Amino acid sequence: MKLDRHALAAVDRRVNRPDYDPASIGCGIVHLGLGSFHRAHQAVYTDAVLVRDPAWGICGVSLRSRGVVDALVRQDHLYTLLVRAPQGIEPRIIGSLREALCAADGMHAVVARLAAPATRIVSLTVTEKGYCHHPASGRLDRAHPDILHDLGNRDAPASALGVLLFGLAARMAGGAPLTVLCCDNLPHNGATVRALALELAALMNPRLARWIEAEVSFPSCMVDRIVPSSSADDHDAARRFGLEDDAPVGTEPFMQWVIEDKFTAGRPAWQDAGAQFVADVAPFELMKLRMLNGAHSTMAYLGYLAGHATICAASSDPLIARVVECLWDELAPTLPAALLTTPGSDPTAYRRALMARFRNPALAHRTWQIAMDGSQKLPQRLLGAARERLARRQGVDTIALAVAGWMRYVAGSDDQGGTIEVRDPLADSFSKIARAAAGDSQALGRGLLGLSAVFGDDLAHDPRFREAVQGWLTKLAANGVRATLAGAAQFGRG
Ligand code: CS2
Repeated sequence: MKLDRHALAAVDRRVNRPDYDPASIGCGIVHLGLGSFHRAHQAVYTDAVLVRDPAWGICGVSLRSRGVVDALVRQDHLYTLLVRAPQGIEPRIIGSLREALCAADGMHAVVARLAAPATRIVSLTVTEKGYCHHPASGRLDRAHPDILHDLGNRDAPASALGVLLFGLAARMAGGAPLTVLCCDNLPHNGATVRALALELAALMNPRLARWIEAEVSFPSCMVDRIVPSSSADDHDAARRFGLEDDAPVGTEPFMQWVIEDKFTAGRPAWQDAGAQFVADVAPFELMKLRMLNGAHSTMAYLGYLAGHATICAASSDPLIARVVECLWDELAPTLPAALLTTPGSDPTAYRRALMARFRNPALAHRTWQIAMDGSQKLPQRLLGAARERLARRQGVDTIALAVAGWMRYVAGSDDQGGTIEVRDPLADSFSKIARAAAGDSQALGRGLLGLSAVFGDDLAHDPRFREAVQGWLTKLAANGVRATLAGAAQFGRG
C-alpha cells in the first residue's frame, strides 16, 4: 500500500501511527535541512507532543535536493521511521511534517514561512560544513564560495545562513521574535551559529544584525541518535510492513536531546517526549562530541583502511575496540566533573552504552559515511581534547593515532591499495598535499598538519603532538592498520 493519509486507517497493526490527525496540525517550526537525521530525531520528539499541542507542526526545507521533497509531497509528508534494535524492527509513521519545500526552487514560500508569526522556531541540521565557517576557529569563512555568492545575491541565497538571514530580514518588518535552534554537532552550537549569523548579517545589513541581537535567541543543544543514510534495506523493511514508502528512515532505538531552555517565542513541551531542558548544555555536548563522535571518527578511518565497511564490524574487531577504549581513557579526563554525578552520564556507564550502540548489528552504519567531511569534524571531536591534555602535560598517543588514520584516509588509498572516494570540502587541498608528498609519509603529515583551518596555528607546532602523529603515520603507511595495532603494546599483543 502506498503511504499517504488515506493509508493511515488501513495500515498493518504492527505499525505505530500518529495519535493526532496530521492534516490538522499547524506550522510552528521551520526546519532547514530535511535529511534523515532530522526526520529520525527532532521530528520524532515533535511527533510525540502534537496530540496535546497541534500548533507545532514542521515545515521542512531542503536547501538543494528535490528528491526528498518530491517523495514527501507525494505521500502527504508522512514517512516510516524504522527503529532497528538487535532483536527486530519497530516501525512508526511520523506525521509531524506539515509541509516540505525546496529552497533551490525559489525562496518565496520559504521566506513567507520564516516571516509568518505562527512560526516561532527555526531549526537547522545542515551538517558541520553547512555553516561555511573555519572549523578550528568557529569564524565565518568570508572567502567561501556560497558566502561570496550570498553577499551578491541576497534574494537567491545558496548557504543555510543566507536562507536564514533572508527570512529574518522579512520577519524583521513584522517584528515577531524567534528562536534559532541549531541541531548540528558543532561545539557550543547555539552560540556558534549566533556569531556566524551576526557576522554575515553585519556584512549584509547592520540593522538586521541589531534586530537579531535583540529579538532572536539561539539556544545550544546536544543531539544524539545514530541515523545511517537510508538504504534499499529501509525500503524493503517498510515493504515488509505493507508500506510503499519513498522516504523511510532507519535508526537505532536510543535518542537523546539536551537543550538550553532559551526560547524567546515559546516551544513545544519536548520534555514530555524525553528531551532534557538544562541551564548549561556544555558538559553534555563535550561528552557526546568527544566520546561518541570522537570514537566514531576514529573507527571510521582506521576501520575503513582495515577493510571494515560498517561501525558494527569495526567496533567488533578486538584491535579497533581496544583503540576505542584507549581513546576514551584519554578523552574521559577532559570531561567536566559534573557528569560524574549525572545518572547515565558517568563515563563508565556512558562508555558501556556507547559500545553496545556501536555494535548494533541491525544498523548498517557505513564507515565511509562517517569518514566524510573529517576536516569539519576533527577539531571538536579530537583536537580540542588533545590541546587540553597537552596543556596539562598529559599524553595524546591514541588521539594522535586517530589523526594519523585520518591522514592516511584522506591521502586516498586503503590498506589493500584500493582508491578511496574522499568527500570533504578540503578534498582538493588533500590531494595536492598527497601528490606533493609522493609517498613520503613525513611530508604528507607535515602538509596536512599545516592546514590551519583544521589544526589552528598551535597544534602543528607542538612537538609532542606532531611527533606522535608522524610516528603513527609512518607505521600505518609501512604496515597498514592491522599490523600496526597488533604490534603496538597498548593495543595488540605487543
Ligand atoms: C557521525 C554522527 O556521521 C557522523 O559523523 O559521527 O552523525 C553520529 O552518528 C551522530 O552524531 C550520533 O548522534
